[in-house]
Amino acid sequence: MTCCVMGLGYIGLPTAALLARKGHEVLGVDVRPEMLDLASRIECAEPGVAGLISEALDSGRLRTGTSVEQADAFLVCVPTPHDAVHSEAALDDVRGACEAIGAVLRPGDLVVIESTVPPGTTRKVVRPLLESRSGLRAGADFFLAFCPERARPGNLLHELVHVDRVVGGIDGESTRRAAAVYRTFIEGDVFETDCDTAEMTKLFENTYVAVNIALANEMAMVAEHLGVDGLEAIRLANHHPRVRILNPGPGVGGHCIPVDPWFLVESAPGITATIKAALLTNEYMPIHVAHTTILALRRAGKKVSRTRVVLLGVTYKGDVADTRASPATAIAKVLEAANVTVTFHDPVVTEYERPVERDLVTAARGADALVVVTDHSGYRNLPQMLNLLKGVMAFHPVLIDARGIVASAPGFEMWRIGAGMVGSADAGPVASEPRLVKGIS
Ligand code: SAJ
Repeated sequence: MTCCVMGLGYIGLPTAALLARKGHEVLGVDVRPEMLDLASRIECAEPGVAGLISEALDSGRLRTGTSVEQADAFLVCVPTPHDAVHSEAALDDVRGACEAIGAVLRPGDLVVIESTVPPGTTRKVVRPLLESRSGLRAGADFFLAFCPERARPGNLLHELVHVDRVVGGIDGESTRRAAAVYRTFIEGDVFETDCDTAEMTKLFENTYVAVNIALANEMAMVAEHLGVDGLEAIRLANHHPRVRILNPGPGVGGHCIPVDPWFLVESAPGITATIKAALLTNEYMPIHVAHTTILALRRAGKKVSRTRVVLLGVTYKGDVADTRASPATAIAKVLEAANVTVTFHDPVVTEYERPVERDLVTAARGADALVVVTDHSGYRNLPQMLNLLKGVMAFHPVLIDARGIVASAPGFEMWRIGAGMVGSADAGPVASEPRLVKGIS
């Protein structure tokens, strides 16, 4: 079967390569020319995805281009960002893909939308666009379905193949045909439903995660306010057989979890107060971390406008080189508004809007504060390095741990998420000499 995958991003590229691995002839289309040179993208792809791309290129069944061509199946994997100004999903890329597909659509072809969209988009936006552009009728002439991705960056290939999927068509035959395509490369279950239900399923999934992260964040702030160790309380609460409280953090980044739930809020504004409040709580967390940093700098007797703060981690989550909606970017804005000098360290990121130091000791040299923003596995050894870092930082150093990685930091003015101010620089040097450990250069 010939397939055309629109959008060669996080999901489109591995999906195109998986289809090629299974013997389909695949054309990957992207409007951004830099996304088309797959050989050059292999080095920064996740380990599993890198091998998949190489294999697909070697097979000769995957090629790329900027223009759509006729195919038996079209998969639309383009971004659907949130347009906060107009309080709606920005569907320009989806519309552009459908316009292009409509021009080459033939009877018997299948179109599947993978991009996360507001409720009703497949039926009310995509269908009429394809029909008007092609002169064909969905269901009667061509087939149309929605199949959302369920894959987490950092484990993309495994999850694309093994995690169950939901496929929903505008009619039964569309559902069946779409499910048949996905079953050629998915080893998990493929659940069949209608397109409206499939769209809602995806939004429910990401809204569930966003709301539960917000709950953990609010619990952390309550514990800080009351002087209780909230992380320990969460840890113990999660021993309850039916409780799973997520991890509080400095904010929710990425292009899905902080975005998709707004599509639900905007589809039913009067009855989604809980979801909206949760999203606003998550958006507040970078401000909360920045404010506590300023408070700790003041407690350490520093003139805030003369301090330098190093943000540890600029990617939106640990061990993933993606900086979209990174909490670090929001934290830096608040600190710089208070005339704090902000610099950045990250052991994973490949590109960022600001200079990023790769060596932690160099980054910390002369700094007044370190803020743990991203939970990179390379930061797990931070506790063992604190004595060394203290020795190169400014007098009366500050440590802000927004990820719950450091239990205590003698010699630092320390704040920890879920606990609040947990230590003062007056506590004297860290007892044991640090073991210089791998993970942080
Ligand atoms: N976060 C917390 N506390 C937690 C969990 C996450 O603060 O307990 C933060 C992370 O640090 C990060 C953000 O939330 O900033 C989101 O991280 P995530 O791992 O929960 O989810 P994402 O953004 O990696 O979501 C991805 C999405 N897929 C792609 O980006 C291709 C999403 O559509 C998927 O539904 C999701 O993985 C998934 O888990 O399937």
